[in-house]
Amino acid sequence: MKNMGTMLMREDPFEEIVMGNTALVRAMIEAGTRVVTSYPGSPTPEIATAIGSIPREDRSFYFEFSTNEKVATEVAFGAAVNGHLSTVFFKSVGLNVASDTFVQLSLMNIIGGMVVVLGDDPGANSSQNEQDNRHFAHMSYTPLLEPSNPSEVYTFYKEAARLAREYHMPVILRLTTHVCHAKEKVAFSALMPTRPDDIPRFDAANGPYIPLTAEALIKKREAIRKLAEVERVAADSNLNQLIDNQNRRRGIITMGLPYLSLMDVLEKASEKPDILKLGFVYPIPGKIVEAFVRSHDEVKILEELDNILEKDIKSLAYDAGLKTRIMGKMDPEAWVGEYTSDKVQDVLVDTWPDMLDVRNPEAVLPEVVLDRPPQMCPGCGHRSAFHAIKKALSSQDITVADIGCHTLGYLPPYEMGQVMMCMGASPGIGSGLSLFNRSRKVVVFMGDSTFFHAGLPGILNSVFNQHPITLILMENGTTAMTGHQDHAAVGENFNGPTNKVPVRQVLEGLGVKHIYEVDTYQQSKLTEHVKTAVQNPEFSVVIARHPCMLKFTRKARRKPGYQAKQVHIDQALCNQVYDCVASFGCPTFTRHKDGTVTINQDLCIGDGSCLQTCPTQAIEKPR
Ligand SMILES: Cc1ncc(C[n+]2csc(CCOP(=O)(O)OP(=O)(O)O)c2C)c(N)n1
Repeated sequence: MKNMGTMLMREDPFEEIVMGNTALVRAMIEAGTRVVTSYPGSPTPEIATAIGSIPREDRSFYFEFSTNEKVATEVAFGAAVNGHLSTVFFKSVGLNVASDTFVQLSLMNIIGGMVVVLGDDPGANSSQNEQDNRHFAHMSYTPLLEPSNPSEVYTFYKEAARLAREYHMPVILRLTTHVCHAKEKVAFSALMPTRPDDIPRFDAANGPYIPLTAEALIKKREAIRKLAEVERVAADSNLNQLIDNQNRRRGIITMGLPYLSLMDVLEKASEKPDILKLGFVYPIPGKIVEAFVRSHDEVKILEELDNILEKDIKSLAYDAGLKTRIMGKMDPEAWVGEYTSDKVQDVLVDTWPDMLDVRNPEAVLPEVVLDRPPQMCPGCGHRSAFHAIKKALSSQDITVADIGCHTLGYLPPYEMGQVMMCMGASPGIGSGLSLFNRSRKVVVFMGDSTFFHAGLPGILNSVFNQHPITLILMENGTTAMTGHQDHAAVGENFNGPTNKVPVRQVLEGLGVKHIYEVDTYQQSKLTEHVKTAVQNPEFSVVIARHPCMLKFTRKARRKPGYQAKQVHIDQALCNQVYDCVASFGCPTFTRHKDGTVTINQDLCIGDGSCLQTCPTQAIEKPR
């Protein structure tokens, strides 16, 4: 890590193999970015890892994980109207949370410039949907640039920052999962010394910054005018690339990851179409696109997810009276999933069946990878919690999941969580489920980071409107699923120690009267608390607490003298009831063909949370 930090701050030009997320941080430094904010979410957390590898005193910008994406956007905006180039980054669905603020950005005179880095997730690798955030660019009059590899992440960010500064506007840099995580050798420039100052440049006269009624319309016109200027910049930009294969019959307009996959697939093609690869995705460089379409008989638009370029290009061609045949999404599958090479091959075969010889086995790239269903780690407090909570609930009760590691409770053997939507939604959904429902108790789950992120309004609503649901707050002291980022109850932030804001105090402040607290390893006590809570006719909360054991054991392993411990099974006592495997479900237990159960030494962390699950006490304490 330290080496990464040293590399990122090098002053001479250098080349290094890095991830897209790491290349981005170097670009931020070179561009003179002063304030960076985020809320964690895949595929972007490694951006923060790279930032964290630079010792704080050497970092040329301020960074924070804010409590959610909306707040992160507001902090970055505030810094930018104070004259500092700023950047906010988060995952695809983070933009839904940030959107109330985000859509206003282009209406503001952002004197310092602001880059919004989006980590979209085609394929829903680690998201609850695969939304295409290019729509937001259209809706908010915000330019959008999209790189396709780490080198482009580096150059495109610098261009986005330049535009943002020059036009005092927000610029979106849209990354996708593969672009964030791909590694390649990137050639970095020298680091020019900058002279950052601490002068607050906010001046209301640069505004107005209060977009009310008539002012909002004036500002909208201004945003549209700036967009037209950016389109002129786009027309001359070398972020768009023309690959001239001297083929006037067939052309492809593409962008981002699909471009890389296309280059792979075309290696095997009998005919190479001309290619226009767009770096400016919104606004599209109209002049270039029109000329390309005009000069080909057929043009294929190759884009992942939605048909956004297709619509823009077809309307442009219609207005220009072009006769070219333009082909976009041709079947429903073309809207779904990542445009990896095999997918792009399928799409091209549908378009021009004669161009690719799919009978050639080398041209087909499928690789069989066995499914690895997600599961909770050995020792996870959530497992103990679900095991205990299940005993307290009836099969008629309705359970609502939220987002985080605890979502995995919906899987067998626990099957806790029958509905889930997005972060912080569980109390609201649960409240709705409790209406016209006197017979089936509603129990909702939520993690502690989510509690601070978007949970509070739903909880407050349950108190305010007296919804008789039970919330089980799964407090593990971290934002576990995205890599252990701190939250407000931890007592640490990205930059060091800070005041703890205990969950219980916040709940009390929100007016929750019935709060029960228990460590999840105390399974019988937790079962009793949940039984009591669900009988309560008012809104109640059970704080089911246990530190994230992955975080805990990682820390412990770093300590000198650490010795791994494991539980053991006394085969003489084991009656082969299989509660450890079937209802507790820790992956450490292995059931063999002969019926015996043993411990997987590589997995067991010796936490002993399983001891109480064995009716014959065959599981022995860790040693
Ligand atoms: C709006 C939004 N932002 C970020 C994420 C990414 N994300 C998925 S799970 C999660 C962590 C939730 O942490 P916590 O609630 O503490 O649950 P834990 O994983 O610790 O059980 C985050 C941030 C998301 N899904 N949606």
